[in-house]
Amino acid sequence: MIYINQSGYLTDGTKRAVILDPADKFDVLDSNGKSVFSGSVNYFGFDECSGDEVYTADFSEFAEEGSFTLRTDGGNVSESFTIGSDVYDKLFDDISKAFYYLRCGCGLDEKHAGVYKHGKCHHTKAVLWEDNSVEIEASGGWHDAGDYGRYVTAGATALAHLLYGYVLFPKAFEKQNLNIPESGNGVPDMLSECRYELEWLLKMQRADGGVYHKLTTKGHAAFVMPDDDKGQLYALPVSSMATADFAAVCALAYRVYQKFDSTFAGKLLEAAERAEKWLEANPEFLFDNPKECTTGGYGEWNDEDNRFWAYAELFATTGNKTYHDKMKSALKKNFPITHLGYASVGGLGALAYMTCGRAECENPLVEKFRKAYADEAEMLAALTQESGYGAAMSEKHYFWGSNMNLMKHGMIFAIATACCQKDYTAYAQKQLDVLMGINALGISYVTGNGYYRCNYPHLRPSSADGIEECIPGMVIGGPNKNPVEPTARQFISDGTPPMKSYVDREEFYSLNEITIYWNSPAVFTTAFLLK
Ligand code: 9MR
Ligand code: ZN
Repeated sequence: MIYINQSGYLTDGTKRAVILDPADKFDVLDSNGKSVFSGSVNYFGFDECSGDEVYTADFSEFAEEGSFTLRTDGGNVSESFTIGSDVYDKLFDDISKAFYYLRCGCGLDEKHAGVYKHGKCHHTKAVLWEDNSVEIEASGGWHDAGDYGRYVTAGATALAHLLYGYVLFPKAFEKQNLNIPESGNGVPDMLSECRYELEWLLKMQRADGGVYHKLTTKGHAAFVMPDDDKGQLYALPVSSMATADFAAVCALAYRVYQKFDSTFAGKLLEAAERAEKWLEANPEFLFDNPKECTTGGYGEWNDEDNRFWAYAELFATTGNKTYHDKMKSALKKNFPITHLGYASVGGLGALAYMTCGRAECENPLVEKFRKAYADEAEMLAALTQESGYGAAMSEKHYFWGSNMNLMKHGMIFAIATACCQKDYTAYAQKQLDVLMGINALGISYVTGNGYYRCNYPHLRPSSADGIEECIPGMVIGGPNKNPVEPTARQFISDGTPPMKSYVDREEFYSLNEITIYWNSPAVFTTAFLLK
């Protein structure tokens, strides 16, 4: 068996394959079966996370474009793969367009959604959980995941990944045409898509600046199309994490949208500063997810990192000394400063500070953040080398949504390359390789991409639409060594290595769901590789 990146390899990029049977030599064959490159197979040995004995082939030096296969002298032949500068264009567009398919409060029309069209969903008013007599209009945004809930901290995290992807690697986004309703309006499509979520976020804010934690029905809907989910919508109580993440992402979005639409940008900054006032007036950690509401909790244990992120973005946007002081004082709390969400967001604050380029930034602090990212990248690079599959993952990373970890590690390599003067491109590439098929199951974890791909995610519309091929571009949660569904043990026996603890079946949300903040780090990492 030979595992390859099923989306292909960039012409000048790192190119590798994993082989499971003994071999000494390999050839790259062109479409006529002629050998165009040969190399030695490396014996890696036992790979912990998969339990596999692994051999690898590195053909990075081979930089011809076209369609090829890889053959070993051990008798294995790979599926065919493409080498070219545009091999990730479809993947990048699909994982970016996934957000359009998750739009809520509108219908998806045939022109943009094709067979995945549906009627207008979740457009009725919500009532406050605490006082059902108060109605609010908060339609819009993206469905979070396989469920139809909309959660502020999750949305803010996904937005931050996408917006920072644009800030750091704008070229990748500038040429995109996602065929969404806003395409051709002069704004990069990914930013139009993000604006759809931001407009919803703005509706989640109360007049006093506080932000409702989530907007969902009382429990998850049945597996019906979004427009058939007619349950009463509730706005759940304001939380300090939601308010802080809201302030942060609105302040960040101000910097991004100012040049496209200064009125919209102004609204975002006003909202961010109003949220900050609420944070000031409410210094305590505040979160209440009533247990009668059984949709996603998105609980956290503290909000110090969230507040830090908010002040860092507000400072980056305004240069205001008060925000700088508050940011520094929040930083005293000692949370991780390279974590990129959804729950732990200190790394996003550090990113704001490192990349804003303000004269008011203090050098030792910039250096502290750079060093933290550089150290993290070194640690992950070491993990990558210890993995036969090239995954910057150890056993502890294989929990619910492990592909988020994989892609966030891709983000760390990208950020360290952009900010810390060392090139980790090859490491980031390897994380994408793992996602796209160089993994212990040889499967592509992105729907609609790859010859052997996930197709039955825990995703309501994909189940209810009766269409065999899943909506494309959805990044699957992936292997989880502790699936929460007892019946998963019928498919994954006890003792299965973490990288193999996965099954492509709709009922297993802790293995096979999708969510916006699993797609967003994949968009970021791919944008970096395409830069
Ligand atoms: O992604 C979340 C994962 O880290 C948690 O372990 C899990 C249980 O709390 O919840 C996941 O988030 C889900 C959310 O609660 C509801 N929408 C779908 C999300 C992805 O499964
Ligand atoms: Zn909806």
